[in-house]
Amino acid sequence: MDYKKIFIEAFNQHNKDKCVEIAIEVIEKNIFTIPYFYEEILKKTLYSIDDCHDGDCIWKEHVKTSIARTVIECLYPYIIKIKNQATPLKQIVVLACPEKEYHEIGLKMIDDFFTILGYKTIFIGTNTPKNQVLNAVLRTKPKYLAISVTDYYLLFEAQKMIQNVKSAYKDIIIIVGGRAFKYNLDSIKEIGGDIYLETFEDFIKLREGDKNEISV
Ligand code: B12
Repeated sequence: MDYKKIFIEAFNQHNKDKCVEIAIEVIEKNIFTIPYFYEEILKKTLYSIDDCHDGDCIWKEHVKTSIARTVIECLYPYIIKIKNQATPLKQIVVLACPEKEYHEIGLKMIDDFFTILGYKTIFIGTNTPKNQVLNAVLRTKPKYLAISVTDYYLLFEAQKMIQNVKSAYKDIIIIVGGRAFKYNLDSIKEIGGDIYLETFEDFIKLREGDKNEISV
């Protein structure tokens, strides 16, 4: 059975129930891993939303986004299962998007990547006032602040967020990712990012370096 094709068809027909059923089936039966399902199917399906040429693109985009969110949330019990089998790490990761950034599905996916690999995550999400991110960092003392930026025009908001955090908490390591950086890698250093990750393989390599650390 071509699960990828069936999922994409269901997604494009706005068939939420079918999308959820397929997602659960492929994970239950170990047909795909969650990272593979996210990166190779769900992400690519979301990118293909651009391929719309009628006057109904916006409402359809919202419906599809909502289906993607439901699918991700429905897979969370499987994330817990994998997490409980992994060796827990000591490191904490806070995840946030800068002010005015409403794209958060990528951040939700990587929240699950970190969790699968044994990190403790604190997901704050979209459009977060920079002082609130700073407060979260000061209270929870994470090793990493993971920032997702999709819209290129919001890189300066990410820069303000990073400056705000780094000026008050020097030990933080800023991981950045998202569409805004993909074709614009020079901006990472300019805005104060320390590490750029893109694929689940990149996260595995990060974990290799973290697994032997004893304290946060
Ligand atoms: C869904 C979507 C929306 C949804 C978002 C809903 C939500 N809750 O997330 C809604 C409808 C809200 C939306 C709004 C808008 N959108 Co929009 N949207 C998209 C769309 C179709 C898909 C984005 C997505 O979810 N991708 C899937 C995720 C999983 O991919 P990803 O983010 O790249 O994440 C992966 C990696 O990058 C990485 N990653 C991501 N974050 C991080 C962070 C770290 C730390 C790490 C390590 C890795 C990492 O891991 C993920 C898994 O591999 C894209 C189309 C496209 N081609 O990208 C347009 C797109 C991003 N949107 C766009 C625009 C213009 C807008 C609006 C301005 C439209 C408008 N006029 O109102 C608003 C902006 C709102 C705002 N201020 O943010 C443009 C952006 C252009 C630009 N300037 O850069 C795009 C590209 C469409 C286009 N072709 O023009 N959008």
